[in-house]
Amino acid sequence: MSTPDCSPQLRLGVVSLFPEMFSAIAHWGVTGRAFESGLCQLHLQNPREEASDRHGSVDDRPYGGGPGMVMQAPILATALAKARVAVGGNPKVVAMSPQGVQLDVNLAQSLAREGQLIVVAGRYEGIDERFMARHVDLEVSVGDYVVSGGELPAMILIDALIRWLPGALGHEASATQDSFSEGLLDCPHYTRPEVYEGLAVPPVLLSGHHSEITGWRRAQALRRTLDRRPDLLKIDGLSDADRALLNKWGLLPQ
Ligand code: 9D3
Repeated sequence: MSTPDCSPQLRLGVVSLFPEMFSAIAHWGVTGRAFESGLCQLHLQNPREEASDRHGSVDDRPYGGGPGMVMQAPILATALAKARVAVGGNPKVVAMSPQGVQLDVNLAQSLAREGQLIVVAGRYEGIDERFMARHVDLEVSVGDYVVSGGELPAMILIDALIRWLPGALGHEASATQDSFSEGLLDCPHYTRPEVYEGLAVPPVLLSGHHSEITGWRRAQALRRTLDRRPDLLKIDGLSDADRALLNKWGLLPQ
């Protein structure tokens, strides 16, 4: 790919026992383009390099007993120090954790403005709490379900924030993201054929009336948000204009 024509918007460090997993975002699509163009720089730091015993251990048994193993603070701290050197500046340190604040569009957007950022992805039962206390600014979760480690959550965070780096998206996609960040679900989409298994494309989309199409799409987005995500939008919170749009398209049941 081409060389950067400006300094990176984001210098990103990742501390992970499985750095190879991050190839999932490093080479494809919007995120791959951001890394390959130099808009975002990625430094991968494997704490396995800091293991000192002959087995290469990075974890140990939990004090107090119980199942699983805990990642050791001194090993993570040395890996983090190396990632800090690579990233430079004064990066915010985020640890992926089921106990963290839940990722949302506002958090992704604010982390995209950091300039330098280090993301720590854990494995095993968890990370020694003293590493969190001394080195971690923020713990972030991706939702109330269990996955096997911090790497996939870290990639979700990184993907979501790269989309907010100026220049990461084309103009069209930026506009799409704007409507999303308004807090509405997306409208339905259609492409050829015009009829599929007896289901026709809504006629307004074939009409060529651009303002009608825009209004229909917003009405659909409002209706779907009210139906599927009432937590995002309350019927009483609708503006008169939005209520009129829903009414016009027969989407305001009485
Ligand atoms: C099933 C084990 N759990 C305790 C009974 C604790 C546990 C430890 C390690 C649960 C998950 C993990 C690994 N997950 C993450 O590191 C993680 C995560 C997640 O599992 N869900 C949502 N967000 C995140 S961010 C990091």
